[in-house]
Amino acid sequence: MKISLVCPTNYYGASATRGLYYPMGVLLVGSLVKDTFPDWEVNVVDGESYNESELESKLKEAEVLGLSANTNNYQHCVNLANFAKSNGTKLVVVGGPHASAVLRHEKANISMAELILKNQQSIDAVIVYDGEHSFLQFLIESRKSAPDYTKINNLFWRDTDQIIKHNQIILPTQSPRFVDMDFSLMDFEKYWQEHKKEFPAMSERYIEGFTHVGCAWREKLGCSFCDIPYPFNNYQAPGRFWRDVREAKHSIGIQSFKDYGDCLTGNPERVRALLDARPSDMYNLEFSCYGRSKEITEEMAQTLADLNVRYVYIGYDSGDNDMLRAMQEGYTLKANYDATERLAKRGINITGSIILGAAGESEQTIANTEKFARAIAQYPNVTQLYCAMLTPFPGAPMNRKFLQANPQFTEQDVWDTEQTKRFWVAHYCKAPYEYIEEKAREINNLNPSSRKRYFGLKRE
Ligand code: B12
Ligand code: SF4
Repeated sequence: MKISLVCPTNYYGASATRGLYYPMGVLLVGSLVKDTFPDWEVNVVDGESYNESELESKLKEAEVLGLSANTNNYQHCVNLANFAKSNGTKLVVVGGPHASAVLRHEKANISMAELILKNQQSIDAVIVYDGEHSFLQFLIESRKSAPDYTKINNLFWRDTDQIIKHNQIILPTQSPRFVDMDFSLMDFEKYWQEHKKEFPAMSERYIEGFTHVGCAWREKLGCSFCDIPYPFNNYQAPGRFWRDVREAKHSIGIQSFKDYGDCLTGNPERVRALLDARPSDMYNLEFSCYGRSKEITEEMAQTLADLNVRYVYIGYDSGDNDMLRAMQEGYTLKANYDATERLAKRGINITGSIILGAAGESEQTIANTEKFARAIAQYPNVTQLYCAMLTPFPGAPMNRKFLQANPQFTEQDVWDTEQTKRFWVAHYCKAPYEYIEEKAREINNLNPSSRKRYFGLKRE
């Protein structure tokens, strides 16, 4: 069996994270297949490194194609599915955050997975949320003369009468285990070299993983644009976490850990427990993590410093209090400055991000954010500063509002991000689209890093 797994790049604008991070989702999905059937050929392809026609040439002999869909890359997924189906691929399966989204419309909840199967004949099945076990079971069943797909959790498929069915859905509540990755399926060295150029204060020999899943703020309310799938904030048992790190250290010599869990800072007790449980042979392990500015108190900043955190990704999101409120951030501008100073005092670097285009955004609120961006970029520890335009993601809290104004999207699997951003701005912002886009670009250009990241912005 020959299986190709691809996470394509954004449909609009080339990816500026190209070559920095390997795609952990498809790597985990492929690793379980390879672990179970070592004779099967599994190709895990980082689509950020290739354009669509290069990807097509890589897929030529695949019997099964697995695609990792986010809202920004989904059109590439559809094109690749069509290409594969017309070139002999037997099965095309889609997973990932876009495929897992649930549209919360005032009348009913609608699964994006169902819309995908309704609208795309080239896609045979959709697997929502954590996908590795379901994908493996799907492959095993598909080889039988009379496959029975009814027992595979998280699977949406068409039965022999072309009726769309789905099985039990299990929400993701556990951290994916980074030691389950088959390190031979990816050229880590290549990523390590690129990573060192962008994040010099951290050892390049990094591994991606999770100390926890979910976000404490999301449990209470959550930022309006956030599309993370985890219903609870759940930290790994510290002992198990450190044992896994040790295993990765021994097998591929990692010296740093990129924590992909959203906002490590949400539960101070659990962060403290992680630090207290650190074994002496792990004292030098370096971290990067996500943090929420309000949660970075003096005590938290010190815990992060003690944990050897070298970079914290902070969603500053706005320099205007009304916009912070519109995005349901749960803090005011002061929290952004306080967190920056607390981390600066301890020599911890910040990757900051800003979003323009929340409900009510006006030329005045943008002027306030620009002022904030110029001030914050002066801090020596702010090593990256990105600015994006707000994108309505299908599973985010704001999509309820978006769907009220644009009900046609309850039928669509393609959420063209250029279109959805424009529709959102037209309905909910006071400043015009072009103005917001131009200002986002200007703020992005303040980024002290040479690697500008035009998230959700077309490149010039
Ligand atoms: C780390 C991260 C990144 C990293 C690494 C991305 C990567 N490709 O690995 C970087 C910084 C590069 C990044 C970039 C982007 N990201 Co990002 N990212 C995350 C984050 C924090 C964790 C993702 C992760 O690694 N999860 C762990 C792995 C194991 O899970 P997973 O990828 O979801 O895969 C599992 C399942 O989804 C499923 N699955 C996934 N693919 C497939 C394929 C098949 C065939 C099957 C069967 C199953 C399957 O099985 C996997 C294993 O269980 C999430 C937030 C979150 N907490 O989820 C946002 C998140 C996924 N990112 C998001 C976005 C929007 C982006 C960008 C589009 C931003 C931009 N405008 O450029 C780009 C897209 C780049 C790309 N091509 O993937 C959104 C997606 C929302 C949406 N509806 O699309 C999220 C949810 C954050 C948010 N805004 O709410 N991201
Ligand atoms: S954007 Fe970050 S802080 Fe906001 S709800 Fe999502 S994970 Fe939590």
